Amino acid sequence: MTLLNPSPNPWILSRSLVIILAFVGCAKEEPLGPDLSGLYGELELLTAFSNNSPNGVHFEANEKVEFSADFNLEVDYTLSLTGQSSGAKYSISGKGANLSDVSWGGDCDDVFFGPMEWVHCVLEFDDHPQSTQLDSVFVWEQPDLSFKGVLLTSFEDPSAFSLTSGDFTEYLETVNNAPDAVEGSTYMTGFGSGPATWFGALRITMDPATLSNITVADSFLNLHLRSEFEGSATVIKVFEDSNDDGIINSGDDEVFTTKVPIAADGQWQRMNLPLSDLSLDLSGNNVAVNGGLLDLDNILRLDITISQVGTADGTFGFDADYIILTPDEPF
Ligand SMILES: [Ca+2]
Ligand SMILES: [Ca+2]
Ligand SMILES: [Ca+2]
Repeated sequence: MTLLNPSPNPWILSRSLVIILAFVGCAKEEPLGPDLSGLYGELELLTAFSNNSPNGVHFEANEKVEFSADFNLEVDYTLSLTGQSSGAKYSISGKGANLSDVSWGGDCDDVFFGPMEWVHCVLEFDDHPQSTQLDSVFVWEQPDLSFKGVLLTSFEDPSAFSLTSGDFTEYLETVNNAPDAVEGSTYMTGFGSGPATWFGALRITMDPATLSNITVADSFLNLHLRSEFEGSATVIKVFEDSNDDGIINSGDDEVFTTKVPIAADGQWQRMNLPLSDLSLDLSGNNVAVNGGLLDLDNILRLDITISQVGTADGTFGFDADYIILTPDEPF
């Protein structure tokens, strides 16, 4: 680009600079300057926005939704998917002259997409707000996303967990054949009353042999939770067999814990908890054995405790579903 000419008109020059600077200012993440053809051109769809699943997608059969469209320009686009019953959302952003790389296997940003639901697909373009395109796809089954990590329990299999009640527990059971389960058809519900901090617990036996991809520094414990009781919290407790005698003994073995408040909006929400948030619990007669470090190869048990943020006299609790450990990034 040549700005200078033999007899530059200062007004034109400064005006050109202002325009150029304005474009440079608008061009995010483009260190070499904007793609002027993309900015000036009219966007045209050479082939319509569509997908390969006109009869719906069967995630159970490992199908994916492949989206398609061809543009006359390289464009920045965002495809936003919204479940019409579940409210689940997922979005994919990219840049290109087509959607040949854009597919969806049932991933979700927060809660799961539901079975038998319509998903609205909105394709938007950063630089061409008038060109928004709409499509939809029907989802027959929920996807199995357990390949993303180590699934601890989805509550569908009663042998994968146990429930432990106490003096202040009012109710602690699984809800079966539940259309409002965030995943599958079963979830757990538990609540208790009184000025206590322990109203019962979900207990999951851990097998360290399954945790080879999991590290304390980079992994997450992901839970789906729902509460209507203001002030509710969960205390996560991880129990080691620090002295390798095969059993968990208070006073012999290390315990790691963290407490997390739960929003009481009655909506399923996903909590992604870094394992590094767990800290050595020295309450009661708990001890530090081997330096107070969480050793995943010594973990025997995980408790998801029903608790409250403070010590008020009230009712506290939550629903829980689909608890999964994921390496490297949140579920
Ligand atoms: Ca479930
Ligand atoms: Ca032990
Ligand atoms: Ca340890």
